[in-house]
Amino acid sequence: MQTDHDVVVIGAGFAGIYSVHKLRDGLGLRVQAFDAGEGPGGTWHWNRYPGARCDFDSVFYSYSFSDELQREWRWSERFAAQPEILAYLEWCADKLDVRKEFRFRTRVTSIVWDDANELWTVGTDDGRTCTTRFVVAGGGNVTVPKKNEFPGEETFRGEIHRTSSWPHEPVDLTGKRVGVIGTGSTGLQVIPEVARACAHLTVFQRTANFAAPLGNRPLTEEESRHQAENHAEVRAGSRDNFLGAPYGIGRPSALLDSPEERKKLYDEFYYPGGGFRLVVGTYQDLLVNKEANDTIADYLRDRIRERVNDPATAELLCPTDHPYGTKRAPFETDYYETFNLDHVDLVDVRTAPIEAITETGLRTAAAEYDLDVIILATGFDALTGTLLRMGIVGRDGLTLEQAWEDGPKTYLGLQLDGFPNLFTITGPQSAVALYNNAMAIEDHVELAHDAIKHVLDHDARVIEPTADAVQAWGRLAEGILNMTLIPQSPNSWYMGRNIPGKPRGTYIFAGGAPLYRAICQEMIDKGFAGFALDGSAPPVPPMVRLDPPVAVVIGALAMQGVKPLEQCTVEETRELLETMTLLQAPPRDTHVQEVTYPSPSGQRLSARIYRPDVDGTLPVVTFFHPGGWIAGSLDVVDERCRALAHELQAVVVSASYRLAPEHPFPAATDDNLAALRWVAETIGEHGGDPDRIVVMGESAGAHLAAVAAQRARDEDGPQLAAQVLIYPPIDPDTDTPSRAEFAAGPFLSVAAADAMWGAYLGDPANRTAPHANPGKADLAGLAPALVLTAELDPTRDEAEAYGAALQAAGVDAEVRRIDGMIHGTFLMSGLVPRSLEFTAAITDFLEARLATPAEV
Ligand code: NA7
Repeated sequence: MQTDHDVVVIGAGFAGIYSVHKLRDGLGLRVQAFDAGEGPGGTWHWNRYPGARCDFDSVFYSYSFSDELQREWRWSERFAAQPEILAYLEWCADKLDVRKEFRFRTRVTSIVWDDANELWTVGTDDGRTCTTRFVVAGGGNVTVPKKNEFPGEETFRGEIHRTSSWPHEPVDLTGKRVGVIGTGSTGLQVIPEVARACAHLTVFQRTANFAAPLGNRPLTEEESRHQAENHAEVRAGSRDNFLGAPYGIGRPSALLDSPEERKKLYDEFYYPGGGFRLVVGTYQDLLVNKEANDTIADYLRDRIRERVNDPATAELLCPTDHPYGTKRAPFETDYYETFNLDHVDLVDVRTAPIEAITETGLRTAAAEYDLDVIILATGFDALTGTLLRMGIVGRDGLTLEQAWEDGPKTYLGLQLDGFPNLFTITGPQSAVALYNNAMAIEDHVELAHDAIKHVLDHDARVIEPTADAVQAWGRLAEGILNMTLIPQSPNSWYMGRNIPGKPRGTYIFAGGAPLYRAICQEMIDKGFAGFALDGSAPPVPPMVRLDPPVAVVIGALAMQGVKPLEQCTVEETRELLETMTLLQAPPRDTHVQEVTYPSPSGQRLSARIYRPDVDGTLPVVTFFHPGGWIAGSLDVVDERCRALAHELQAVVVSASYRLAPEHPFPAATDDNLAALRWVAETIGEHGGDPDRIVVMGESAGAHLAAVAAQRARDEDGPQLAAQVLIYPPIDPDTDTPSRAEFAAGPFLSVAAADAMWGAYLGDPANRTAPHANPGKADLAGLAPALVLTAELDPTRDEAEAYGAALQAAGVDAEVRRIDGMIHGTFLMSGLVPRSLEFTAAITDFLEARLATPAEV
């Protein structure tokens, strides 16, 4: 059915301006846009309070999509103030010629889906309606102010101003007694400016906030020109950074440095200022480890005590109820020094809350304050408030309020099920708040553009996420948020906790820009996976199904610039595998002996024997490390072997073997068999029981363990008690659904796996040799087998098929799949708590099979 417009865009800030440009000029769509303000600017149109400025560097807090815009605009300050940002957005709107698509001074009041005609009807506060196929809601995340909670506003004889709708004309505070309520990012910006202008200032503080110097200063002409002319270089790496600005990456942990080293590093970031550099440039674990966070919290409290003269005021300004960064970190200019001024008082309204606005000022539970002007900087109904007041009604009359009554539910923060063709730019649960807004908006506008293009290219009518996708996204976003310290803040708007009665929930995706972008890219590569096009949908993409800590590992690899495995040379693969030890738990104290065993090559190869501190003759595990037959070492599995020795109460022998391509097939398997025989012959000397030997391996090591079990059966022993194969690749030429679904990973891709097979097998004739392809062998009579697989792993199905074939051949075999895991997670014991499910499954399986007759 014909609609008035193809797209309705809401908002004329960063999101709306770019959306109109991208959809009108990129896709040739008929766009109608609305904004309640008198002109472009969005947040920067409304928040005109003194002191308002960005706290990402201006050059990073601006559009990056257009070479021309970046070349032509010159910023005058390191962190631009509101008038300059507003002027920039107005200039962008003119350059892109988008003003003519906007109806300003017009608020959208209803957006109602018509299922029969598959269109939206949009109503506005001027009483008009229009129809459209698509809606792009770009109304911003911090636009609906928190309602005034103080009775008596109408009785006040002075002026009340909200920072979020500050008058366009200058507010004259000369000679006035002013009260400011609120000490969030806004309060901290407005307070020093107000103090400069008024006769007396009272700051009503409920919660002290951690703030650090912004370090703003004018840019020289030379600096500003340099930024414009070299913008690509200046901004390079922004999107690889957690926060979306090229701020560098911090040291691994605050706890690994001495107090002196820490102080030195914090000083380096604190004194010159620089916005969020302090958060991401110092230590990587500040937001996830309370002890690490305490180090910066203590540091910041010390700076407050240093900067504020009166000790009692300083103590009141020191936050104690939340870890640093769990509420949006503010940055300040002269904030603390403001409290050294004689005409500025700080009032604690936590112990004595504000009760009412009176005719003459404010009354708290403890006192009355006479004021001429009250400034409310009390925050916003953030992230969902803007959308919830638009009167959105989706399929079957479901309102957005109903859909979100327990908190927001979205897919990628971009769409939600039941609301087709509606896109929420930097909506709740997107990489918002912890991602430079200008960049986050660009990413999201481009996603919405790509989704609309996907619909048009397929001659489809509607796109909307599946309920499965929404559920999986919510689970991932919540899991990642819970890995951070953010839930420890009692009143952060990151979790909807600043508004009484607002549902608590996951309002932001806290995994950082690189992870979010990688997930979105995978979603696009898989044909908008998780989105249904006219009802049919590719499955939820693998990365959205990851166990949250695994997703965080993938995000960390992306941030460190780690190359995908398939692009690594052999040397790079070897180096990468050695770094896996950084993902492991601290090694347990275990008795370890370095030994060698005779390889058929004539050399002696290294091995390690791990023995827990228990008496008696113990069962034995011979372990073969992973590494795609081309990489890996005893070091890589050292922590795991220590843990296995303890958990299984076994002697663990970790045996190295010759690696391809220098030593292709069958060198590794010949070494493995030799290692097994050597273990059987000598392990008694180390307290191991030669009649209870298990062969175990991970990945390529698991493949080798499977082959070793076959060769031990066929080539005169030793007799094995069991084999444990942790996600073994089995067949170099298989064609399984898991290879298709996880062809690009996460982490292990089919291309990488194939390259490793190629390096190992050398001569193509080996591809079907049973010692290279254990699925081709006769499986009867093999030792009991446990095959462990990871859900999101290309090798999953061939490994599970091998387990099934073992069962069919009468072998005592079990197959266990661990959900949400990828190839390699067995090694990630330090970062992925659920990797313990692998060891738990192994313990379960081996308990009965390794018991001595007496124990049974
Ligand atoms: P914030 O960060 O939510 O700060 C609001 C402040 O107002 C905060 O200090 C609140 O104290 C205070 N507040 C709110 N209600 C009350 C009542 N009833 N009594 C006393 N004090 C109160 O909002 P901002 O505008 O500063 O920043 C929002 C974002 O906009 C910012 O992070 C940027 O991303 C842009 P509380 O902490 O709740 O005790």
